[in-house]
Amino acid sequence: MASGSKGLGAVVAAAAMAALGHPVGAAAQSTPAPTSAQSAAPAAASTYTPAAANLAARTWFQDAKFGVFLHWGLYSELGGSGSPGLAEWIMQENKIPAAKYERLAHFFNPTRFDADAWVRSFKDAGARYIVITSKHHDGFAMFGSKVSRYNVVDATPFKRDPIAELAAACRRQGVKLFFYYSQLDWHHPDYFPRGRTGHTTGRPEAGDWERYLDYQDAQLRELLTQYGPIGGIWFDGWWDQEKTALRDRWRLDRTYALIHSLQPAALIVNNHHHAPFPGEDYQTFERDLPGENKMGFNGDKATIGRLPLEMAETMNGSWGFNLVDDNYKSPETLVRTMVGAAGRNANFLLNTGPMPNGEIQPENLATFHAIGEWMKRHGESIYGTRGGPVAPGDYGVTTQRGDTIYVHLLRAHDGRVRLPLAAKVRSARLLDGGAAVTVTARNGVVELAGLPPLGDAWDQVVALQIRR
Ligand code: H79
Repeated sequence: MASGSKGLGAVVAAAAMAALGHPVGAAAQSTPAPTSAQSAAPAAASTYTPAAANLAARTWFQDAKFGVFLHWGLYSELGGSGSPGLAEWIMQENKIPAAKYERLAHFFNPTRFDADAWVRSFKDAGARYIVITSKHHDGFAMFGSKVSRYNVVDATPFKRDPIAELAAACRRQGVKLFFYYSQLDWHHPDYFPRGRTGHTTGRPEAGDWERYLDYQDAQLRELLTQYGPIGGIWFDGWWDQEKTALRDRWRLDRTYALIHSLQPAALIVNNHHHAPFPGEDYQTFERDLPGENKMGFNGDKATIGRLPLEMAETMNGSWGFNLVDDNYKSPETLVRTMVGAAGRNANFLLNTGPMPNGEIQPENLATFHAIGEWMKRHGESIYGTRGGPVAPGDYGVTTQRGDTIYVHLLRAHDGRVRLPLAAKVRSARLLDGGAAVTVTARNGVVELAGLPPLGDAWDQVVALQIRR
């Protein structure tokens, strides 16, 4: 079993929780019956009223526009084991028993880790927030946790708490830090009954679901109390139980209330692939722009709720460090996707998988640098904007801040672009160089003329000053 001989994991966790006064056994009896499975939203507090600080944080979040996602864990050591694919899924993909996977903790020693250097690189790229895996599906806590020894401080020779170091560096450099937390757990014995995954890790066919949830809440409490004010919690893995009787038994209401009570300004997001559930503060889309569904699990436009939006994207085909996947998206592609996200009123969360030595992959650093150079010249058309008045189309997208509409031309044109836009336009100029653009506005159509060719530009931005 997962914690067979050494008891690194949940046996200790259960004992620790009992010591902490968690109602380990009693909780199971008070489990409510599963509620309606008809609606996507599980039983959760429908009365959630976000605090003023939370609403302010949502505005901050929408203004920030660009974040960096970090997938770092024991899986990073294996680098995808020689196959392209989701390196952070290697435990599941290669059917590695939990008791074997635990040994990776003994080899985790990222001596080159430098939190300040990371944050500097991401900040130079233009990112304003960071989301890091505090625990991925493999169940290993990348932070110092008291409720399980299966964590980076207690189970590795590294002994340091990288989350604490990152939180301090973020605070010093003015970047907000969010924690990814996987609800799905392939290691904890009490993650039972199992859902779609985690059947090949050698755990006993028994476990106490409510105790697992207590453990999860205890870890979340740690994340919200040990690292100062944080940006929020980015949940994943809910979908593992989507087709089981446990679907509605995540106690999201209680977990979300815990988070909001500990830090009212912390934003909750859950990558469950549905329209937001009550208690959530923004909505994220994995590797699709809002409204797209290339991945097959992101639904349709109907799933876009009214909360702030975000798209999470990979640099290659993996979230965790993959040694052999060189299928990197170019800075141009990534910037154009970020622009596409901004035009859809969404943030862009760009992932990199730090290497097991603690360094960021050099290829990804180069990409971040190139994005940063672009952001220095065009950030005005991204930061602080919202999706603009002209819907995304063949021409590109629009963003808006105050009296300025930014037309992002993403396709080659013949020097003339017509947009369905009923606005009084006072002036139009190219963001690059500031040259005036001929503009006429009549009958609900704005026509830009005399535009230079798109050429090699990743995005030709025209700033329209409007009269409101
Ligand atoms: O953390 C990164 C990935 O490891 C994680 N989410 C990002 C942010 C991730 N987990 N799964 N996936 C990405 C791929 C999606 C799989 C899904 Fe399914 C398709 C979930 C539900 C349908 C495959 C089939 C997994 C469960 C059933």
